[in-house]
Amino acid sequence: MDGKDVTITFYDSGGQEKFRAIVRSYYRKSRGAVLVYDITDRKSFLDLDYWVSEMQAHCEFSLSEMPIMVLGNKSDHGHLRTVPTAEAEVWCERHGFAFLETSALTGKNTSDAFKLFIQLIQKMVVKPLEDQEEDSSDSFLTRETEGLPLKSVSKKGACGR
Ligand SMILES: Nc1nc2c(ncn2[C@@H]2O[C@H](COP(=O)(O)OP(=O)(O)OP(=O)(O)O)[C@@H](O)[C@H]2O)c(=O)[nH]1
Ligand SMILES: [Mg+2]
Repeated sequence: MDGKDVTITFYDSGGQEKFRAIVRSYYRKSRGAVLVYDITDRKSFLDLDYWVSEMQAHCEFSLSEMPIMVLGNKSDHGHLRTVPTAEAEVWCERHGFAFLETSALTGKNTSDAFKLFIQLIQKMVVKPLEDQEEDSSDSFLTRETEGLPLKSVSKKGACGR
């Protein structure tokens, strides 16, 4: 990004209850999130409220500082749709989240989704960290070899919005 290498690590969290504790441990240091629902499964869309509340409860960073992208997947199954595009758009706009409909089956919008997410990471995470680093003689931006590439050790611990 802007001539610098940035590694983004994605953790795929299973929706199942038995993974809940592990998933919560992922949230803590996450700098962004991709929430995926199924456009043919209304419950998976309504469950987004639950996933947002989980992130608010367990993320170290405020969700308003994090790039969050919602993907309505299975767009190839339009004939079985139970979540209108406009409804999801309104919900995402209300929360300040990016939104796209995708199909993992056909590949529609999948690379655009990654591109969009990377742009949001650049704007909302990498750039602010670089600006902070420039402003501070006592640099607190460190590079990690395992896991996340950029680590802010700022004192902020606020969760939620
Ligand atoms: N038609 C269609 N089927 C899809 C698409 N994406 C995934 N599937 C199918 O949907 C089912 C569930 O996909 P998964 O990737 O296991 O879903 P998941 O959300 O990761 O599920 P958990 O990890 O259990 O929470 C599988 O049978 C996939 O083949 C898509 O874009 N279109
Ligand atoms: Mg899965």
